[in-house]
Amino acid sequence: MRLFFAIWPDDPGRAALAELAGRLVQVAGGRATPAESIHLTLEFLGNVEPERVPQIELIAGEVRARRFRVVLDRVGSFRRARVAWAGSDRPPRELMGLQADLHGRLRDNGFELEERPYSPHATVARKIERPVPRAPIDAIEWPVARFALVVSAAGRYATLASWRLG
Ligand code: 2AM
Repeated sequence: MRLFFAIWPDDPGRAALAELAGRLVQVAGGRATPAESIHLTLEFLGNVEPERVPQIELIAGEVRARRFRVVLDRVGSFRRARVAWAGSDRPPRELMGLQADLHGRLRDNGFELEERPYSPHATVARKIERPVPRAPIDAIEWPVARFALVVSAAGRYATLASWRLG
């Protein structure tokens, strides 16, 4: 099963991101991410044997991180992946700490992970036809009290489990 760890927006954050997605596809073409799918990836696990899910859940349960606010205040796009995103130049240290802790624990347990530096972003459009110039936006923010293990199947996401932040 295809798994990743993510942070879900709250309802106002989701609505603001969906609205932004609609505006960006006007500029860049492509397809807006459906509102219910918009998230911030923490760690992409890729294809994992279902038998390993309990181990992944144990590892996630050991992560210790503080609550924080996500603030997404810029847009841009990844040219090769042809996605448009909302992101942040200065992500909160708690978010970076959460990702680093989770990443380290998963890696120590033999999971193969993305080793490029973590660049927090919410993908709001895919298959874009033109790049989105990097630009500041009115900040979209929400308080984060949980992170989630998510399964991706048939183009839809479902939360398998989630953990509270301190
Ligand atoms: P994206 O939004 O930038 O495409 C589910 O597919 C989530 O995992 C998405 O947030 C996606 O990021 C991310 N993802 C997919 N493939 C990935 C990869 N090879 N490395 C890192 N993240 C990936």
